[in-house]
Amino acid sequence: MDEVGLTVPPDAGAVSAAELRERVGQHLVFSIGRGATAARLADWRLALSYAIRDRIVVPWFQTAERINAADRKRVYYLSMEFLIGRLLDDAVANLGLESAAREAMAGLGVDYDALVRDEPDAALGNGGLGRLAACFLDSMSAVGVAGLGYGIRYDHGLFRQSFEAGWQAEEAEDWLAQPHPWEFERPEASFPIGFGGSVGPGAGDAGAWHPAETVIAVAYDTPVPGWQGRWVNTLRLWSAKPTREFELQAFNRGDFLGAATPAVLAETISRVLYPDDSTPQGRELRLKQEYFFTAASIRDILQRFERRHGDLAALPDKVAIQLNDTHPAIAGPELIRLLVDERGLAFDAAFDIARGCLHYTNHTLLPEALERWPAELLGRVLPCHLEIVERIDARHARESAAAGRPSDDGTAILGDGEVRMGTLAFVAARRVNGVSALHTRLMQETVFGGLHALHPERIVNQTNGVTPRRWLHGCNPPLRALLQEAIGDGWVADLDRLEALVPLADDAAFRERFAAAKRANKVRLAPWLAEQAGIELAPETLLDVQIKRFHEYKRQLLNLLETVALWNAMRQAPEVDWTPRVKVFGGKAAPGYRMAKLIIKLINDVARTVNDDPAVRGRLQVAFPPNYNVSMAERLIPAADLSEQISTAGLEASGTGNMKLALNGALTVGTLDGANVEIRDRVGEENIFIFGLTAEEVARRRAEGYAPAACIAASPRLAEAVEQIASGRFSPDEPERFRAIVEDLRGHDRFLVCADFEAYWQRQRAIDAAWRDRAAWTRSAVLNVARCGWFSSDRAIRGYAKEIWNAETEF
Ligand code: 26V
Repeated sequence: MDEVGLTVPPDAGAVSAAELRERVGQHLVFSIGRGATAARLADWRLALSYAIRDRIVVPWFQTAERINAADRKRVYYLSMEFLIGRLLDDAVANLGLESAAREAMAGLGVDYDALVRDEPDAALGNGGLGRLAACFLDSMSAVGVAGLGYGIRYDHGLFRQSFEAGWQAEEAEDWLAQPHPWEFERPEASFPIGFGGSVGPGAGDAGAWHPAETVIAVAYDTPVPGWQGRWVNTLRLWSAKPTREFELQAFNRGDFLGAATPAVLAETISRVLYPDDSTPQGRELRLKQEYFFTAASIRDILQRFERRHGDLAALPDKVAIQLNDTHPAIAGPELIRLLVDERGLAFDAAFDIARGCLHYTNHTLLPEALERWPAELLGRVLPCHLEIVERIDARHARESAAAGRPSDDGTAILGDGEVRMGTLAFVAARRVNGVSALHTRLMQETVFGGLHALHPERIVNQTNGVTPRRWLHGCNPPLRALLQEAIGDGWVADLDRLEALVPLADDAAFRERFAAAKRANKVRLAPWLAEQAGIELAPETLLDVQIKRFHEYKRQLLNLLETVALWNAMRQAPEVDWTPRVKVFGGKAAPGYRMAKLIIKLINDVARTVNDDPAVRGRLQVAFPPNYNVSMAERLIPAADLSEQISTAGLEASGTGNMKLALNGALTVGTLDGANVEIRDRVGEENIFIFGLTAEEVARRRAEGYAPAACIAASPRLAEAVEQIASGRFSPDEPERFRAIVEDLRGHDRFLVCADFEAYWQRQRAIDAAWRDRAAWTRSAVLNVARCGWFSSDRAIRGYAKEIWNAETEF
């Protein structure tokens, strides 16, 4: 810094509005190349982003120096997905520059909030798993873990959703169409990554693999500032580049297309995020993506280690690697390969080192969601790795036999011609964790039962969490201001301090102000909801939200059936003083998931029918704003009164939206699934609306031979709703449209929608009644906020650091 003669900006935070304004002006001219009169909103946004980024760079260097000086153990978080969202407002808040930034931009005649909304939402993830990775990055910086996130710099993130006549349509997302101001390209940090080819005799010996194809992984670094800018970690995303830009000989022959072919093929690897979390099998490009980013990350990790340390046996003391689901599970074989083939270690020594570093988080138990690769495909794309997998499997079989386990206990890595990635990740990991108490217990009892018996210390729980910076401080200014007055701002870095609100739940004046903050959020939401979904949201209306990916197990269909039944009830008894509700749905379906897309169409058809019906005007409305993403979540969550967390018990590993909504004062209607169980334990039975079968009851019902038709026959309300859908009440132009849904409900109902319907209906009517006692409702909402501090991702990261990574936290 000083030695290169730069005047470095002073410490983060210590900048006046005038100075910031000056810097923005300079960036506009010298970095963007535009004058103030010609500048568009995006130009101003980029200029401010560069000026803010300048404040992060020095603390970033300082963090690196501290980590190096103390020779701290490093934590590497490998994730195919980082669902980041916008960064400007988050960075500004972390640096404590909100008022400076507002004032600086106001002085330049630019609306700060408009700038913030102009930023594209970086959607390099599908849903909960990717968003968790983003929250964990934030928390690793907040608590001062020497952490580094590794992923893929997709050219195109998750598709944009629109509705065409109520059907989901997908368009390519293009977040890099404008310059991305937060990253630094690092052309020097690049590694060749091989695919295919052959393995020489004696696989596992020096230089055995001869890849047929090579691409270059190039790093792009984004600084991740923690709260108050005290600590800045890095997110390193890899982009695929060709080894040669084009084939000169082909070009000289006049074959211009052929000349560009290698470049096109290579760049395909980081072209697009797979939107399909419904069928993980059989796609070669996906496997290549997984290996591409994992191999680049592992080399980078080894290189950083070897610059400072000689003895590879010390790797587990200095390096912890967390595998976010099985997508980077090839890290085990890759690390072993590098240690054996390129460093000359014996297989068993290499295996022990790898297992000392690796940890695996499981995020789902659904059998169809567990990754399995055909051995044939793995052998074709990564021939050397397949041989290493076989050796790992053989070693596992020996350990298993030595422990007296039967050889056919279903714990083999290879079987039925497939490589079971969950098993591979488990066997090659020191610790394996689930993401909620219930999910972890079910891992031990079901899917990983055999492996758990062999390694009873390996599976641990780390319940998920969410960052309070984005999901309370950032998204909920009215509540943030109230908290500031009531209990100060210590909660931002120590969310347990929200407990100081508990006594205020009984303070009528405080409750009034709390309710006013919620109302302010709804007032702020109303024009947007009107524009996006044609809905009028009166602030006294109960705002009921279900926002998450569309999956049958999440049971948006249960919510919709209840909506239809409620519509019927309102029409049949107009004299009743119904509690007014707006139901909001938000979420995307995987493009190839036909049932989920049909459910989206049904919601839109029901919405049109209900919203157009004068008989329920002002009482029931259904809104489905398209393209749910992080930014939309930031709008909806602070305004929500009711949080729908209604998955079939045993199937939602944790959920994190449930935490965000409770933390923002929405009451939950939910099953005893995932982290709902722990939310109930904390907020208290009387402050949450639990209904439905438990995970054990679900298992029993299925074992007994569940027949949905009996449940439908026993519930006239449900029968009527199903019959209306079947007879085309919502699709008069095509009465058969929803036949697949109806047949499934009547015949299979794999996710027990019908079994839980009556309990859900009854709970919803209890909610209608509870809403009418606003003092009691608000008291419960305050208690939800007060008691959800534990769901901070800071707590989760401290748990990982202590119980899994054996890594220090600075703060
Ligand atoms: C994939 C599939 C494929 C088959 C159909 C059902 C299904 C359901 C989920 C998935 C995705 C698995 C990975 C994932 O995103 N899991 C989510 O991870 C979150 C963070 O831990 C957690 O809160 C969610 O409960 C969990 O679904």
